[in-house]
Amino acid sequence: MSDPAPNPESSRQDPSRRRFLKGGVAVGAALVAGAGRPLAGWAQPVPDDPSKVLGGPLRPYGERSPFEQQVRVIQAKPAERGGSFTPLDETLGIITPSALHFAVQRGGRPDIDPAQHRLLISGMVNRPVILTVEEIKRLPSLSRILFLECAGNSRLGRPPTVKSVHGTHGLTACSEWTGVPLSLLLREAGIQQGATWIVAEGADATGNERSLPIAKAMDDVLVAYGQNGEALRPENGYPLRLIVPGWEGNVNVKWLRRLTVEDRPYMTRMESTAHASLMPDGKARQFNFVMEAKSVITFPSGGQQLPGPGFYEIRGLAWSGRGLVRRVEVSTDGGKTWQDAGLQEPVLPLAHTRFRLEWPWGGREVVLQSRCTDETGYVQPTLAELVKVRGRNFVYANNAIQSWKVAADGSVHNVQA
Ligand SMILES: Nc1nc2c(c(=O)[nH]1)N[C@H]1C(S)=C(S)[C@@H](COP(=O)(O)O)O[C@H]1N2
Ligand SMILES: [Mo]
Repeated sequence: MSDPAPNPESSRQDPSRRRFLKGGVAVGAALVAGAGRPLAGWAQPVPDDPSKVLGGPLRPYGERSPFEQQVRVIQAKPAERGGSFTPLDETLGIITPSALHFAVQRGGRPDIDPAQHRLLISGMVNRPVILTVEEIKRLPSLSRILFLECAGNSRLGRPPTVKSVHGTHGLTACSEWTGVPLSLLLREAGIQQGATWIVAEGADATGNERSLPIAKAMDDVLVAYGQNGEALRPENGYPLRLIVPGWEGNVNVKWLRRLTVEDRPYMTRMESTAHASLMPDGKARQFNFVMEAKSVITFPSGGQQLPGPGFYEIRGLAWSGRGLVRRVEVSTDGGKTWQDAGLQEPVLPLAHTRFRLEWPWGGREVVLQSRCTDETGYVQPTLAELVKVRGRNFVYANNAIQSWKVAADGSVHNVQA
């Protein structure tokens, strides 16, 4: 049997709880006034509590509730080569759980024994060195919350069958990474005069070697071994990877085994053919490292179903490879007018930033958009604005404003061109 919902006015509970409930009622009343209909849950009876029986045993390693089912969507054929996508529509706050962090691998996921693994630093250095994982973990460490985004995220030319934010924007995630500053390792090795680039290589079968300018390597790059408080997940580079803050995912070389100091970039496959964009004048844009400011509404988003008119909280994520997100604006009329969304504190540089906006939906068809401005003043462009600059041949680093249409029946659709 279920009890009716207690009346907060008459319940004999401690005053703070009573105040909270009264506050809740006030919000509820405002919602009724604002949107013509309260949340459905306000009028529901409270069900019986089934938990007052002896529960399960303690577990040495945590699992989520069996009722939580969100997973990464895998778009890869064969499954060893391609990407798995973060379910952005179902993650909360700014940290992506490691088990749901997207992964891109082109040569399969190696399962590496850290006791056997080594990192070689050689090339234009005075003291070439081979380090064990244990030796790297003993060095002064650093943790930072940083987003990672594949340059192929929201890639143009994806089939129009991609309906959800999971598919359109799921090649980004945000973790707390722990590791050693690369500058410390390079200083130990002693960079020689004239060295201008480093080349990073992983232990997988990809051929994902990438060249990075020394200036970035000496600035804020990490050789990471930790992710969200524990070791990196195998998919994300266990036991060692590069974390290159704000730069395209591809240079964040996983399963890191070799760093070579050079006086030129290697022009590897990943930087000559892949990750270059053909411009309207016939030239290619290469070494286009920084991921520019971008945002997306994760709720309501493509494929979701709103139960009916009423109060909603529009939620989304914003980020910029140039530093802090300063502002996120939301439009509920296809870009005619914009409202400032609230940004969740603390806002961290080069990290996902959660934005939220209260939205009373009256039940008419609307187009929802978000637009991010970063600390440099750069404003996230429309797709038309991007095409004007880059032409129609570009596919990578698409940071255009995303449009979701909420139809009158509450269904939500991807209406991006
Ligand atoms: N060794 C190696 N490093 C790699 C890759 C790879 O296939 N092999 N994929 C790259 C690409 S394309 C991206 S977008 C990022 C993704 O990092 P994640 O898989 O941890 O999300 O890793 C990069 N580092
Ligand atoms: Mo990528």
